[in-house]
Amino acid sequence: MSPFDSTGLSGKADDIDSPIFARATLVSWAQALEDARSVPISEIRTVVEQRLLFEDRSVGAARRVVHVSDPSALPASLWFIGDLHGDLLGLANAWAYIQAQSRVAGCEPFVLFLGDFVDRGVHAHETLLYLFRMIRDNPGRVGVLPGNHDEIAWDTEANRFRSEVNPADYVDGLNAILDRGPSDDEDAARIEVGKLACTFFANRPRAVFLPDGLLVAHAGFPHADLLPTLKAVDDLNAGDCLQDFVWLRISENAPRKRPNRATKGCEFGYENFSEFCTVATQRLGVTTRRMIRGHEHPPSRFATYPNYQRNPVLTINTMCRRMDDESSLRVERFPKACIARHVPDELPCVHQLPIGESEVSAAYYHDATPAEAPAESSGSTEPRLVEPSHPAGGA
Ligand SMILES: [Mn+2]
Repeated sequence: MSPFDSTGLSGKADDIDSPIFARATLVSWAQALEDARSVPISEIRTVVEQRLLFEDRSVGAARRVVHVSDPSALPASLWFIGDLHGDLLGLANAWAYIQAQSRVAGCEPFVLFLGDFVDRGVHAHETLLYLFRMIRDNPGRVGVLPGNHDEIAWDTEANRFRSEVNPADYVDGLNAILDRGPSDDEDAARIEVGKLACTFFANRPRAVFLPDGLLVAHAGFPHADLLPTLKAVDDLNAGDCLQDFVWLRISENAPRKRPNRATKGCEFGYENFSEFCTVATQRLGVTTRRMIRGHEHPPSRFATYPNYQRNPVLTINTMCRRMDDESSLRVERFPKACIARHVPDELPCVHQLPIGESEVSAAYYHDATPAEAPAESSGSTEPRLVEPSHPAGGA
């Protein structure tokens, strides 16, 4: 099975070269920054109070798990955006591309984020601003599932931000501002947005189950030791289950891994996933057959797993740059940010975004040595849909 949408929405390969696709990938770095910074803080305060996409289908009193059981509740054009880690350029182009694709299909675009907006990138603040702007401008059409890096909190007593990950450069940056004292409006805005983001992420669900059996979460699902505790759908709201949705890591080759509760990020295997699918479907009445997630960062920014045959899994990231701690041998200088389109009864289809190298350099590589700096390429923003091939390795 190919994870790629090789034909486009209308099913014709020549749509790839249409002007619509060309326009979709032309958000410059300067434009992305300008758009992000155009949102007044007062409007963000309203945004974080809103109920987001699918949240009216939240389960139980805790409302941290969403079960969309009615197929008619599924929008015709539903897209997934993966890990961003401060990649504002990836986000702006993903959204432009999704809007253009949806226009072609004649329907409104809906987006579900797979989490990890912050850390390991310098533009986390602007990425959050852009997210809030999207929610403001598209009420009810944007949903968010926080990642482990988004589990941040404001500690009023200590006057500090806290994170569940280490290192946590977004929170560290905010605390550094607090340590030296906010010196201008920009500092104050960063602190304010940080506090609003804490509330925002804390109130979001950790998993969405769609009616065709697709599980959407940042990382995983309740591991083997929790399966006996699952008697009804509301049991998925338990703290350990929520933690597993956000933190578990995938083992590509192991059938089973033992839950290691000494770490939040213990691994699961393909039989573990199939066993969860069986329990969810048969005991909880929540049809579960496949999963889309983020969390791991495959060099090609997406991965499928041949061993996950019965219940397939797709991992995507929407980062268009190589991160500081990624080896230049493994990850290209200009990896293609990936998004995915929901396709009923299948794994979502991956779309690789051809974001211009000059824009990626302007956003992320301005400190690059001349030898590493790429030549300006006029053809770099030329749209291309993906090549139908399988990734090598990954995650
Ligand atoms: Mn991540």
